[in-house]
Amino acid sequence: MARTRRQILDALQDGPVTGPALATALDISRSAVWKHIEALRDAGFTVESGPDGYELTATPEFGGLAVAAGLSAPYRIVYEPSVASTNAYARDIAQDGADRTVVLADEQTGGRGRLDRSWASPSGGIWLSILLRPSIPPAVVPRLTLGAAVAIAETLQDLDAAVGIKWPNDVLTTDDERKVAGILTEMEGEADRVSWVIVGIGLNANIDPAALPSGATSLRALIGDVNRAAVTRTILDRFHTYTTTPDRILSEWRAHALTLGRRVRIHRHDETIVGQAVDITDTGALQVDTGETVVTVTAGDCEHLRPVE
Ligand code: BT5
Repeated sequence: MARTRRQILDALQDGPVTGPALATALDISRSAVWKHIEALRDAGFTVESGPDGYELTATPEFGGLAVAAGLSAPYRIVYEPSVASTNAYARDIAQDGADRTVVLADEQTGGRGRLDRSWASPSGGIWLSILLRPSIPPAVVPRLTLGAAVAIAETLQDLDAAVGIKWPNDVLTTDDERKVAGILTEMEGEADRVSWVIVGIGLNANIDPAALPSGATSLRALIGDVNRAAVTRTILDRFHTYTTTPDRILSEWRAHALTLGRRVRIHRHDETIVGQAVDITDTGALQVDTGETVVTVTAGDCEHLRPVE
């Protein structure tokens, strides 16, 4: 059903198409075409009937079909106006065998960050989880997280938002380092092979910063409200491209990193490491030069420090 509607929307992207032409192209009856057009209108699409056929003149700002229409990445989109957590939802459908599926929500009531921290997710944001079953070992999964951070940073930069990436996965404003987006990657698998990976992306889009924790900001505050469907689509398409060209991820990540060359304090478990962030490894670990040795950090919280006077 959703697939046919997506095909109809794709067909309408380049201009008007007649009902009979759609029926032939999709191998369905004319009355089925009409029912799908009505369903699209119900979903918020403006489809006008003119002398040249059906014409798509407006799409809704957000929603599953709004994102799916024109999406190049081979992902199925499941949209829910409100969920507890898109990552939790994606986990549930992973148990049922789903793959290449994006769970998307306007609002989360129980959004989660790393280490079970809470993630504020009011209506107006872009909260999504990409569920994949890549044939890769668990050790290289962090690279997907870096790829997602690069996809977000590049998409926002194209919208003239000045942002960069703090290791491992925060997208921050370059001037005052407020957080615009975060990523939570979860996976299940064995030593040599991943069963599934869920890359959860939280992007503060059309939200008042007052509704967010201190230290956070939103696209509304930085560049004004955005078309969330278009932004989501661009992020997904970019992310998909990076998954197919993983060798590019590290160089692009380095180009957008705010952390490299900075003095950092890393908190991991009950240990603190202070030093100069010098590079990342092939699997996305941060290398910190403490002055005595170079420590490779695979996970932890990173704080940017002022340079030593
Ligand atoms: C993250 O964790 O940055 C990962 C956030 C992932 C959220 C997405 S939304 C879709 C998917 N479904 C989910 O349930 N989660 C994912 P972390 O690095 O641990 O940062 C968490 C910290 O960021 C919190 O302790 C707060 O200080 C802060 N924070 C909470 N909500 C925020 C927001 N909306 N914007 C910026 N910072 C926030």
